[in-house]
Order: sequence, then structure tokens, then C-alpha cells
Amino acid sequence: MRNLLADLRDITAPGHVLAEPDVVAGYATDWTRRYTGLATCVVTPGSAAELADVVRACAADGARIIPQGGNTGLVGGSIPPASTDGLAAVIISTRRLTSLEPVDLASGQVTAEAGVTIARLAAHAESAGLRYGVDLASRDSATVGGTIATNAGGIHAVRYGPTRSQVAGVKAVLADGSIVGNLSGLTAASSGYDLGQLLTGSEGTLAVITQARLLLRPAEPAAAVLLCGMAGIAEAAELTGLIRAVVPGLLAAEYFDAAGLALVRQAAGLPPPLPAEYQGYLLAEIAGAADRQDHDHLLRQIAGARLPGDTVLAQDARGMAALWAYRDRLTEAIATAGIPHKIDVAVPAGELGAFCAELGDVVRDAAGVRRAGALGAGRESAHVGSLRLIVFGHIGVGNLHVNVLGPDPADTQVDAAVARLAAAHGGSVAAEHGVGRAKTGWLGWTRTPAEISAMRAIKAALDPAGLLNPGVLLPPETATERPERATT
Ligand code: FAD
Ligand code: 2HG
Ligand code: ZN
Repeated sequence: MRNLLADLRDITAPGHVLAEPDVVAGYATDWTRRYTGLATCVVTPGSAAELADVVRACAADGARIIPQGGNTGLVGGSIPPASTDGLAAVIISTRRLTSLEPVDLASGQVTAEAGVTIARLAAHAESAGLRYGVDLASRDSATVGGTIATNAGGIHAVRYGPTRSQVAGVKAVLADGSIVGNLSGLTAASSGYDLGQLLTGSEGTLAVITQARLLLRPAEPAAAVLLCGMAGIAEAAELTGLIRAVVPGLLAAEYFDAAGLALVRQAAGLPPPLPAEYQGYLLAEIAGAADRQDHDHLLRQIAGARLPGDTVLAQDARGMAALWAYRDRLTEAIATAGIPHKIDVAVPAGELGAFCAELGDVVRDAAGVRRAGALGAGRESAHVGSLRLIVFGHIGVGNLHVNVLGPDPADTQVDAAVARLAAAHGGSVAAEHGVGRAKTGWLGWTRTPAEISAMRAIKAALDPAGLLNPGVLLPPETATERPERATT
């Protein structure tokens, strides 16, 4: 191990192999504080070539390699394993890979190094009159490499798709230190397997991404943000469908529940958004129409599509930001209340109501809380004793974030029960946050044995020694059952 540290120090400029325990511990703990691991050191290479040398040195030593960007991931994928088994574990941080090329207006694309943050990329695109299609509340820290590795979704996925839809090419370092990839941005080219798309969503298990060629979109400023109060998620899903049908530019459709709103209001000191209180809230962001008349017509159509409830509409930048605050600050607000269990799932639009109707009971049973009557069937959110359930997410793409406060952070019963419920409703146990370390055991509820075997074969071909992010994404080698479909 001493030799490995010396080798890594020979490769990088002075000060870029961090081995002080306190510093390493900071990198080895995730954003939520729920996941923590053991690493020998953190290396911050200054170029792709240097990163390749670091990977080669790790491979020669049999050291595990944990790629890390902004460390904002929520499923423990950027954190080393908790036990070393006598092997070294090296976190390779991309925080020095920050070069950003000028926007190529002819192709509407840009090339960015893996450590560029999403906020910087977005500002860069905007300064060229374009927009980057992925935006998320972690924008100031989340990186190009990390968002590609997780196939991040975010608030505009309903309009532009997840990160996968923005990737025109990547460059990456494989486990043997070879550099592969293509940044030509020639989307018309088709000459075999698309490594960029293969690495998108691979969560650091197949290669370390060093650079990416990304598609940009036309600038589409928001013209209005609506916040509607309603009886629950089924109504919110229905209204989302109605708005989608009449609005050509639905930029975001986000849901949050009463429990989430209460936490945000408390943490951020915000006033109530609507005169009355509701079980659920839909926030919709709409792009501008061609002219004022069209725009007014559009709003009248949306108003016509409204379900019973209450709506507030903002059309100026300040008003829109004020409404977004109720949604954007949820994760932060939850973190102020404890270490949450975060279960990021995808559920088909038509099943969202049934999923949430069962969720309270499922969470309470898994957490071992007695039936106190406080969480009646059909209620989506509640606070029972020390158990708090908060449901929100990107309803326009069926992506829900179930957050549970109360159960011991080390306990996984609640997480498994919620994931199983999503799978039983025809959904996915993992969505935009990925599988990480948190969900490997449940992958078989969502993917078939043949698919998992194919993924293992790809992993074995690209990383035969299993050095890249071991314990992330792929399940342990035991059979996993598929749940029965829920009867609702
Ligand atoms: P990290 O957390 O460092 O790593 C995440 C995974 O990617 C790990 O498996 C890691 O090994 C791998 N990885 C990182 N860099 C590389 C690389 N260069 N090459 C190969 N593998 C790599 N996520 C969403 O999808 N949508 C949201 O709306 C959203 N909102 C969030 C809001 C908050 C407040 C927070 C804290 C998180 C949010 N997230 C969201 C989760 C997180 O920001 C995303 O998962 C993001 O993609 C992680 O990027 P990162 O650079 O921080 O990656
Ligand atoms: C969001 O949509 C993020 O805000 C974080 O994906 C979700 O905190 C969460 O559970
Ligand atoms: Zn999200």
C-alpha cells in the first residue's frame, strides 16, 4: 500500500494524493451521511492522461477504484465499500477536470471535462443563447461525469429527457488504463456499439469518464409557473396529463405533498403558498408561447383543465423563483430533520394513485410502527410518532422520491418495502439516482435474470478484475425473486 501511495504521488503534481484520515473521511461519506466507507486515499488527477496513469497504478496494485464527481449522489455509489478486505481503495475525484470548450453553435453542442459542474455548464450554454437540458437542485456541485454516470434526470426531464438524451459522446478511461471514446458529436455516425450510451448510467462500474460531448437545446425561457393544490397524487397526475395535452412547452411537472411543504416552510421560513392547505401540490413550469395573445389563450386552456382546488400563477422571474423554492429546497429541508431513507422509484402514471394509497401502510408496517390510525388508507403523507413520510418528485416522468425519516439509518426494511411496492405496480426500484450500493439486492425485482447476466458479462469484459466501483449497481451473486403484481 505504501508503494501504491508513492506511485500515485509520482504520477500527480504535489498535493493531489490526499491520505490524511480526516480529509479522506470527508470524501468517503455521502451527502446524506447515511453511507460511509473506507478509502486509502483520494487522488485528484489534473488530466485524462494522468487519470489513466492513476488507474494503471491502481490496477497493478489490485486496488479498488471509486470514481467521484461532486459526491452529491444519493444511493452510496460514490462512496468506497465499508470494509477493505485488506485491499486498497482509491477515490479518484474529477474535481480538477474542469475545462469547458466554447459552445459549437454549428452543431449546438459543447465539450466539457467530467468535473465541470452542471451550474457552470448551464451558464456557459446560456451565454451562447442555448440551454443544457438537465437541471437539478444539486447543480452547484453535481458534475458532468457524475450526472452521466447516474443518468441523472432532474426537473426538466419531462421536456428534454434524462442525461442519456443529452449525451453525444464521451471519453473515458477503462480499468486497464486505456482511453476510449469519441467526442466528434457526429450523431449521424453509427459504427457499432455506442460506448457513450453504454457508460451513461453505468455508475462508475465500467470506466472513469473524463470528458463528454453534450447536446444543447434552444433557449426556452419559462413564461409561467403554476402551483395547484389538490386532493392527492392521482389528481396531480391527471392534471399533468391535461396540461401536457394543451401546452406545447411543458418544461417541468413536479409534485410534492403536505408533509414536504410543511418541512420546507419550517426550514426556509416560507409563507403558505395558497390560502388553504391540500394533501398534494403540482408545480408546472411552462415555456413562453409565440405571442401574448397565444400565451393568454394557453393560460385560459389550462384554467379550463383545472380540477377542484386552488391555483397560484407567477409570470415574472421573482414570482416564479418564489414558487420554485417550495420544490427546490425539499431535499435540503428534509436533511435538516434527520438522516433520511431516500427511495427513488419510477411508477407508471396510471399507478401513482394506487402506489401512494398503499405507501403509508407499507412504510409503517416495514418500520414496525403499530397501527395507530393516524395513517389511514389512502393518506399519502403523515408523521406518526418519530416516523415521517414525505413524497415528492418529477411526476411528469413518473419519478417519485419517497423519503422516510425515523427508522435507523442502517436499517433497510423500509427501503426494500417501498422498492418492492414500486416494482409490484409495474415500476422500477431505481430511477434517476441510480442503483448505487443501496439497491443492488433489489435489481432482480426490476430487471430479468437474463438482463442481469448480460450486464455481468459486460462488466466482466471491461473490468475482468472487478476493480471499478465493486459493490455498486450489480447485485450480489444470489437469485432475487420477482414480486407479485399488487392487487389494488
Ligand atoms: P457523485 O455523487 O460523485 O457520483 C455518483 C455516481 O457516479 C457514483 O456511482 C460515482 O462512482 C459515479 N461517477 C462520478 N463521476 C464519475 C466519472 N467521472 N466517471 C464514472 N463514474 C463517475 N439527481 C437527479 O437525477 N435529479 C435531481 O433532481 C437531483 N436532485 C438532487 C438534489 C440535491 C439537493 C442532491 C444532494 C442530490 C440530487 N440528485 C439529483 C442526486 C445527484 O445530484 C445526482 O445523482 C448527480 O448525478 C450526481 O453527480 P455527482 O457529480 O455529484 O456524482
Ligand atoms: C430532487 O428531485 C432530487 O429534488 C432529490 O432528486 C430527491 O431528496 C430526494 O429524495
Ligand atoms: Zn429528483
